[in-house]
Amino acid sequence: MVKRLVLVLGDQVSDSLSALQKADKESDVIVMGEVSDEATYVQHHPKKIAFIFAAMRKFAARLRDDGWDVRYTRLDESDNAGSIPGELLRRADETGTSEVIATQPGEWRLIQALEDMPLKLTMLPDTRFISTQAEFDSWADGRKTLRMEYFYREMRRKTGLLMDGDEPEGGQWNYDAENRKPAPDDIAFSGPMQFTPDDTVNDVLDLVEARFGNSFGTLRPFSFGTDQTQARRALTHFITYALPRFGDYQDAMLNDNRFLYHALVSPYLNVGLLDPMEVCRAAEAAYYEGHAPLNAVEGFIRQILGWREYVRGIYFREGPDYPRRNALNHQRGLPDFYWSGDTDMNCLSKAITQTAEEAYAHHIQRLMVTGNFALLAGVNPHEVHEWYLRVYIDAFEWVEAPNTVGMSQFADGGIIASKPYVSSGAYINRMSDYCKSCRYKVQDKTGEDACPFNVLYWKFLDRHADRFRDNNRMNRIYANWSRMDDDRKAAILADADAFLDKLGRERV
Ligand code: FAD
Ligand code: DLZ
Ligand code: SF4
Repeated sequence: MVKRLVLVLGDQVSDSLSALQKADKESDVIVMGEVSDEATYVQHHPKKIAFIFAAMRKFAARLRDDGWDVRYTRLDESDNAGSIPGELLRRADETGTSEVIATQPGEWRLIQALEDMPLKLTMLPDTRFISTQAEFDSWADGRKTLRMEYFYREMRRKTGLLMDGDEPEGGQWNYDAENRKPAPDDIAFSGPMQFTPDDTVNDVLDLVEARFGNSFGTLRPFSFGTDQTQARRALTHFITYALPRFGDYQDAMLNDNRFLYHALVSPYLNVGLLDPMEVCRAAEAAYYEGHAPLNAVEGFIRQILGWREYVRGIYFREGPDYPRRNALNHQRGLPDFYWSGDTDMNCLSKAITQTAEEAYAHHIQRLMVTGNFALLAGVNPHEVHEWYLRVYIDAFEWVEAPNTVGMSQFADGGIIASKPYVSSGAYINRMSDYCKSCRYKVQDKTGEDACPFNVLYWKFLDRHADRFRDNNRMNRIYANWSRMDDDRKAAILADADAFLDKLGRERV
């Protein structure tokens, strides 16, 4: 047998990985490396680096126990080549082979780097998803719009998840209308399962502190699971204690509760410690056992079977230039407070501080607080994209870019979103208790104390009226804007301009 190198990346720590499935334990050599190129292509949150290195080390140990020849390079080893292709070349020399089997990476950047190597590369598809790219493309081909909802229905039919014969369970495909309850007073869930760092994790934490301790975000306390057993325990904990109320409060936000009923399974899913179908089946079982209601289970499954699969299809369909798109031609720099949380806008301050401490914020905080503000203020979407890629533990470009560039910033011109996700302060006030402790007044539409979201919202709509005025879903808003008298419009736009002028120059 010809010896081959089998590449396992930091977000590929799964037994079911296609490269491992194709490999031969007797003759092949597994290559894993903690490399500075991957750790610094953006300045990741230290928790993200620690999570990935610890998961890699534990997975490598398991593979070794299972009889594989694993060549693992730690970040601080003196002969570390510093990049994935560099490590493969070094191991190729060492083992006398020039053949590599890899599973397609989740970023165009790394796919390109592997393809450019002077080694014989077999790149296998990443089969750890429920849909294949071919299935996504055949669904997408010839459609005028690529709305997630219709793809999701196909995926329900394909998997049989929550299906009653050919019909959706309960008679409806989507129970989102029941999933928009405002923030409750009490949360009957103590948050995601936390794990005490073991020796492997502690070693990694020391390394990351020494090498990346100055990056944005706090490293300790670190309580994420870092192996498959822990990830499965975290999933069971969520299904048992939080899933029943996940639907109701999916969009809510609270000053004093960072997780509400969210699952925090995205880090585990995205590196391969959990399998998406396993997660969906576990949620489905909770419904059929009468443990969780349909609106919660359908809502949760839709995020994974629908959104997660759909954004991946879009990323690979749209190509490497996707993260650079800027359909609205927004050019403002990202405000400094995205790196400090140092702003009087309580919603932003809370979402950013939480992000720094947890490397996590839930979907509505990402979309309707930090994303909404960046879009309203006209921030360059590539800068927004890099921020999200850096600060969240679950951020890999295949999933982060469509969510940021497409869904949140409308920079793909409407491939993902049928209208921009913008709102005034009223939405944030309805869904959270942030406004109650804010220096700005959400009820004020103009003036010194007016919530900046209120003035920026109209400014955005006015600035982009040519593009959005005729959008069916925005007619009513534009009708409201036209009905406003000219003096009021002028006052709002002047306040918005004054605020934008201050942004970046003084504290807002
Ligand atoms: P839950 O709310 O409990 O949802 C369950 C699971 O559904 C998640 O774990 C996730 O795997 C999946 N899911 C939910 N929404 C989405 C979505 N829109 N796209 C893909 N999967 C989804 N998710 C990432 O995994 N990585 C990212 O880098 C990322 N960047 C985002 C950037 C922006 C601007 C926005 C608006 C959303 C982003 N999301 C991203 C989607 C979503 O916010 C996270 O998946 C979610 O917050 C993860 O937390 P959770 O596990 O508690 O999710
Ligand atoms: C994100 C990340 C980091 C921080 N470090 C490593 C690493 O040292 N070695 C590795 O194999 N992978 C790492 N990763 C994950 C890769 O960046 C990821 O595989 C690509 O971005 C493709 O999704
Ligand atoms: Fe955010 Fe405006 Fe509410 Fe303050 S008043 S928390 S800025 S939405």
